[in-house]
Amino acid sequence: MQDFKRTKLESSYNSQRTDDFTIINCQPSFYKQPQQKITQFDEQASEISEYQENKSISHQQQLPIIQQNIQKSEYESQIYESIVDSQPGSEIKALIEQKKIQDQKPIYLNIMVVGQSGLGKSTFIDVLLKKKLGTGQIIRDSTLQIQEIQGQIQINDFTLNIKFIDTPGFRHQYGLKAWLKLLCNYIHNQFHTYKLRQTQQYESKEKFQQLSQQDLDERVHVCFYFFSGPRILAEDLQALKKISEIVNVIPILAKGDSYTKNEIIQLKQQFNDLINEYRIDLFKFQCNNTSPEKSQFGVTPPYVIISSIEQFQVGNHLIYGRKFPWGICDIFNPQHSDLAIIYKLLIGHYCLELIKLTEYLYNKYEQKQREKIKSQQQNQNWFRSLLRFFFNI
Ligand SMILES: Nc1nc2c(ncn2[C@@H]2O[C@H](COP(=O)(O)OP(=O)(O)OP(=O)(O)O)[C@@H](O)[C@H]2O)c(=O)[nH]1
Ligand SMILES: [Mg+2]
Repeated sequence: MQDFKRTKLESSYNSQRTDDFTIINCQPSFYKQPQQKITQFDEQASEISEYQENKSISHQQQLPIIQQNIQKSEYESQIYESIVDSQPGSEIKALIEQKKIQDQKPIYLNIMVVGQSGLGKSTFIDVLLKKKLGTGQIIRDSTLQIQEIQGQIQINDFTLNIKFIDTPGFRHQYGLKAWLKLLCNYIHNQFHTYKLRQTQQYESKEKFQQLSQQDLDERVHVCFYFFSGPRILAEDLQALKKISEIVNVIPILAKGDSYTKNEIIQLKQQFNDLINEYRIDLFKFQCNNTSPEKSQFGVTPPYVIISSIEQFQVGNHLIYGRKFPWGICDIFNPQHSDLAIIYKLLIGHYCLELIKLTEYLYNKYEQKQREKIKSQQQNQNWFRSLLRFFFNI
């Protein structure tokens, strides 16, 4: 991952896409010879053809079509010249080129991290960005406002634009209600910005050509919800319920180094029971091929994460890990943490599914907004009628 820059809230994408138009030589359709007039026919056939002729005349009268009179020979020679000029199959090559350009459109993936304060959300982002801490600093500062960090993964002609959205945690600075309001407002605002651009692009053909090429997407595609043990908190369930209505949520059991393997298995079980009981709709990965990335803690979420931006020399390797008096845990080792698995799944298997489901959530949000406006208008009308009835206003 390269070129990451940290910005405060109102950062924007700088799309570098400049798609050229390729001129496609269309394959000429066969020129139809004018039909010969039938000279011999029976009575019934004559009636039918008369009727058809009348019908076609009346049709022509209703919808006058201005026809340019091109001499047949002139028309044929034009087609012939264009075929002679182009290489055989060049039009299909041009079409394939166009399709390739379309398929290489950059993908935008916006990832939000939320949860209680101090669970390692910012560290998780920094780990994925492979950031190092400043010398001597181990305990990092708390996140006090929403921050956006953008970057790109570029492989050959393919670009994946990633935006991490780091958020302040609840408990430390925010109560649950204010915190949920902050997050929901952000997610709704992103929907709104996206909608505004979508509407803008239909203002004129030029705008459509310009904006639809860029294919920007500001919506939050996934939200990693960090929680911790030893018990699942009611506040977490409340927040999960609310957030999962507007964004794809993947749960994360934070600070995985704090639990034994048996504790993790039990916590996972408890978490999944509660999710089912309260009907919380978390992101479920829909893919026919079974994913090769399986956690040693079981296939079902939550994923167990250990994060750290400290590096240690272990044998010949420099690893990211956490050093304890009894040993070092390697955060990218699948035996210690699901971090490597979650990263691979996120980029490799989940990415397109998350974007697709975001479209669904966005449409649901839009529908709700329309219903809200409609009911507000109905209430206003009802109030106006009431005023008219009583005061004749
Ligand atoms: N034991 C353990 N500590 C961790 C882990 N991840 C992060 N930490 C530590 O937890 C502390 C808080 O980490 P942050 O990344 O700032 O947590 P945060 O969730 O962003 O906190 P807020 O910004 O206050 O919401 C830091 O000292 C980290 O080094 C982990 O996996 N295990
Ligand atoms: Mg933080």
